[in-house]
Amino acid sequence: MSAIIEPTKVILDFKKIIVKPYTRKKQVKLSELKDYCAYPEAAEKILSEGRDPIIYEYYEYGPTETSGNINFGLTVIYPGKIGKEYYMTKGHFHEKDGAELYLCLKGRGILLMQNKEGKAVTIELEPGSIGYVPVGWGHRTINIGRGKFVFFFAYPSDAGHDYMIVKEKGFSKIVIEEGKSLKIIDNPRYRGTSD
Ligand code: PAN
Ligand code: ZN
Repeated sequence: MSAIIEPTKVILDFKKIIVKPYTRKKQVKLSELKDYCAYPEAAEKILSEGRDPIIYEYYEYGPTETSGNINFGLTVIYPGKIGKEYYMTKGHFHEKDGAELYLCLKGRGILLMQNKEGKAVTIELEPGSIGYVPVGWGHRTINIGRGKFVFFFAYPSDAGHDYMIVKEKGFSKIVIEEGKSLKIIDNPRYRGTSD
């Protein structure tokens, strides 16, 4: 049985990059992201200098986890790098079948997707473009620009999030800057596909 959700008007505040009302907000700092990084020693160095920068934040409206409903919100990823790797989200797989769409509103980013066999696909996002994440594909977003990368997301409310698989195995590709150019390379720390 679905929960009863009242029809709701939600405001996306593009200046403050928040959603009103929201049911969840999260800020992810480097200390929380470091185990997902391709260059953890670079993360440790920053932290050892007494810095713990905010990497990304998101606001979400999703009053229920029942099927048939939709969660949505705004994510902002700040510009920067950890070692050679651009600031990014942790990334996750949905626990249940559930696609997702990402609509880029500001900045430049990459949507990295990976299926359970380890096949990776990247899509570049700029304002106005939508990245479609099909059922079964893990996803991470990466800020490859000089300013904030902001996007709207929407996915089924009962999808659930599996972060552990990404923390333990990583994505097969990473997005880095080397010699002033952007490169998408094999992740040297990738530990195989899920089974
Ligand atoms: C997005 C992400 C959000 C933050 O709402 O949750 O951008 O990324 P992580 O969840 O990987 O930290 C989404 O994909 N929801 O399903
Ligand atoms: Zn998702």
